[in-house]
Amino acid sequence: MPTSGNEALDTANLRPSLWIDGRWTESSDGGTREIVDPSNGSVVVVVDEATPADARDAVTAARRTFDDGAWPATAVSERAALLSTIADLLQRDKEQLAHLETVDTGKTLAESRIDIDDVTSVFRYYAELAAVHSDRLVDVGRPEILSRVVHEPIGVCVMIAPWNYPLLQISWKIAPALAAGCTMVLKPSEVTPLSTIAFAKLVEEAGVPAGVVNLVQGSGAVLGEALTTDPDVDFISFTGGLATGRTILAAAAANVTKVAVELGGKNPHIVFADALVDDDAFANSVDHVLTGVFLHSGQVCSAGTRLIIEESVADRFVAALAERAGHITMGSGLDENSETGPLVSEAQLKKIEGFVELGISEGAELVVGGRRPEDPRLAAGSFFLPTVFDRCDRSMKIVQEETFGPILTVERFTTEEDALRLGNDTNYGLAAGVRTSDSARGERMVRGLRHGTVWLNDFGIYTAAAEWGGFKRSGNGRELGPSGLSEYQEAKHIWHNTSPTAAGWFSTP
Ligand code: TXE
Repeated sequence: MPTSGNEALDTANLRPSLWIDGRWTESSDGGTREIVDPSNGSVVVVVDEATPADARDAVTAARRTFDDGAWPATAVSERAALLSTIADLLQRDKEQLAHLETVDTGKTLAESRIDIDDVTSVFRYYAELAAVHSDRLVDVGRPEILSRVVHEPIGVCVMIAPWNYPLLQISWKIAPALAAGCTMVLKPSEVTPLSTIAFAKLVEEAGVPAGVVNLVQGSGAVLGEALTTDPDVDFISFTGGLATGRTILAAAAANVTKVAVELGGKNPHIVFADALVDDDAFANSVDHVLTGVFLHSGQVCSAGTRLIIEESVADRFVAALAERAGHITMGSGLDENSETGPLVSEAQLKKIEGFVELGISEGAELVVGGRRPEDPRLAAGSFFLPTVFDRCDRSMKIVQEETFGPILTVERFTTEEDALRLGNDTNYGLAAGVRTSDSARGERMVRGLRHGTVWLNDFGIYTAAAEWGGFKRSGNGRELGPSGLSEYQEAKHIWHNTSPTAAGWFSTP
């Protein structure tokens, strides 16, 4: 088998790669898929590719395990202990998992290590939250009635994840689902399944009972129907593109299956001139705008892809930004000198090239980037230079559509009202940033922006303890925080009459 040439990478343990009802199996039709390192186009490993029948088996196993009742009835302390054990195992295998994530996605090792730490935090957070009972007593004004609302696991969950943060995104689903007592079927992106397979081995090692977590991988187009139209599924949690989100919502409607979707964003980063009080503040703001959009080559749902900047400082700011963008070191994520890696795939690269052509045809001014790098060492990988388009306006598709690549558009404003209007002028509503030294203005802006996360004088940061999700077409539902657990629970009202008498509505003969 061809390897990436990297000693730290152990791919031997990744087959068989389907985990159904506690058994590691190959695909029922023998199907496989080559997983490619996007930094050089080499095949890292071949994994098993599930069929729709395998996906159905996985759902059936999850249903049976849930209905059997033992897992949902596990003591909360026991489930919390399992989550903590998984967190410990993630840290034990951090280096291996980070390497898998890097060869699969292209992101730098530094980023992948942070991802694994973040995944660990998610499991630790839900281990603690699992033990906090959110049941509540309801006073109905009658002393003989004991009325309470309890939270029970929603049941069988299907989790469909994207390729930009493979393990992190799916951990936002798995950890609260385990905490709640659900059973589940995981489907990572077919482009990046490696870390999720390795993770499932840790779930097994931690002692999570067979059938609670099931794993299939393969193309969404092939497995999607089996996973989203099965009446045995109670909840679908999806992170990915808008078009796929729509398909899943429509598919789930037949059984009225609950669906939560996170569908990306077109996120404004608004910079007021008053934020740039001195040279340090100027440099820091440039640095945050740069990092906000070009981290992981812009393949981040909350990337700050729209710079909205006050006209009086725009020329100087854009020039400084372009200068820094032109000096970002690109290379394989495994090279510790690389500051950013390639795009996830050749297909994504082609999409980005299309967006650059579109921007130029729409009249945006290309300031830097806009093409593949010339360095011959990067020729076999799907690299694309950090790109800045100035003189953009809200009528342009390049401003309105999620590119999911290293493209920043610049719009200019003169008043606070304009800045707010521009910030909200998008069909998406996932995240936004504001930079200002005027705290009253900052508060007006963060309250006025219709986005699920708003950063004031910071960007891109999050915590497992606070909700994450979108307004408008960025999706529905919330992950992380207490709401991230509620998504995996049903609220049940229990009315207990401790002193029953006749209803007394109809007259007795
Ligand atoms: O995502 P898809 P793609 C955006 C980003 C990107 C675009 C398309 O703009 O350019 O989406 O990327 C599974 N039923 N985001 O095509 O298709 C698929 O197998 C069930 C934003 O790669 O949405 C994968 O596991 N599942 C984003 C997952 O959906 C289906 C992250 C995501 O793939 C399916 C990634 C179907 N019919 C892309 N079709 C974010 N929100 O962060 C596909 N899938």
